[in-house]
Amino acid sequence: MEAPEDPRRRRVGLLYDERMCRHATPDGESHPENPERIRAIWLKLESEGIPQRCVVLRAKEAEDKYIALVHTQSHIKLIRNISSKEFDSQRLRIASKFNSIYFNKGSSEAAYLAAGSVVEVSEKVAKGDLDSAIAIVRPPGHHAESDEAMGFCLFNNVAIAANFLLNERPELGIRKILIVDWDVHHGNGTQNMFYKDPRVLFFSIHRFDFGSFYPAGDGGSYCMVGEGAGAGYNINVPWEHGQCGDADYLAVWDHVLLPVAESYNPDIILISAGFDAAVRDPLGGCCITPYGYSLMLKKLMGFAQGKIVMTLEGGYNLNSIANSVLACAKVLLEEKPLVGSIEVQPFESTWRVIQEVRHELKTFWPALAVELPQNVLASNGRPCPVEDAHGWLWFKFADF
Ligand code: Q9C
Ligand code: ZN
Repeated sequence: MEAPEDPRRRRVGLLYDERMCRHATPDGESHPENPERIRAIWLKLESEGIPQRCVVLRAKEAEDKYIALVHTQSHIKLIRNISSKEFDSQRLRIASKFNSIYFNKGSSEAAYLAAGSVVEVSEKVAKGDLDSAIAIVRPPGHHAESDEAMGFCLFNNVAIAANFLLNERPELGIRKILIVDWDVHHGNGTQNMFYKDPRVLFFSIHRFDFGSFYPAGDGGSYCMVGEGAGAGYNINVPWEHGQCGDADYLAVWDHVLLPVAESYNPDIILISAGFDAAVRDPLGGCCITPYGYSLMLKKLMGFAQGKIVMTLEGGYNLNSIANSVLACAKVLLEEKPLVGSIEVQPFESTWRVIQEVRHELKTFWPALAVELPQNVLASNGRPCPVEDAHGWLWFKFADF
């Protein structure tokens, strides 16, 4: 006879589907956003026995009517048709009209599966069939705009799922959604889709480098707080430079994200979980460790009754993303306590950014209005890295 299921055991959904590996560069050119990314994550989880402890799900294609909640008909038509035979001779030219996009014969199916997967697991978590879930999908989504593919993203997977819960499944009682975008790049597409919508609190923490880091411009600035009824429901935490790590992210968690999440009281949390702020990522230049990600996630589990859906966005070092997702899966499974430690203090610039963000948002979120205690401020910060004209990193000591 089978042992009875432990009622405290967490039901964690884990979605992976090999068909999402068929989206690849057309002539086998190397590219950071390649099929090995999700394969490496899956292999790592398998080698650690994670799938056996989860509810494993295969991907399903999203329906056009759900994609249409956030994308235009012309964009949907393009992504639907781009892999068909008639487009064989035009694919390269069409891709070149977009910013950082490639297409091949597998792109349409992968894009529909990625979006459909996030919809599927989000619905199951919202219903309570699952406690939480991880969707290991590609192509990623958070740069995709309503009418445009961009930054390796075709459909905005997380935005589609959020809109699906709010508009297509009102009976599930999901009225407020917190989207936490910890990909190292600003989630421009998601921000724009919910900019006037108070039902979605969009929080993005990203390298900004004063507007020079991808996707570049002013969109990722802390001044972008939302508009109309959505004013106060868009929060950007823009790093001034690279090298940010566990201490910096956790300081933002403690002094911005968690107080806001507490007041907002979301019904579910969707994480745009890029792992390109991980240590050794070739694009991000930041240094979050697997332990750092696990703490960031753990601290979010205190909200929305632990209803959390993690969706892969970026992340380009195969070992880093595999180890980071593994650490997060262990947190969701709640099987044993986390072990690790954070060795350094946040940068001086981190405290500056935290204060700027708190100042900008304090009229909307009273919890941010109180002055930070003097002992956590500049005295506590470590010098910031500055790059000279030759790309050398120096450390800037303030006011000597
Ligand atoms: N100078 C994601 O992480 N870089 N996308 C282009 C052009 C594009 C990243 C650099 C980075 C896109 C999902
Ligand atoms: Zn990214």
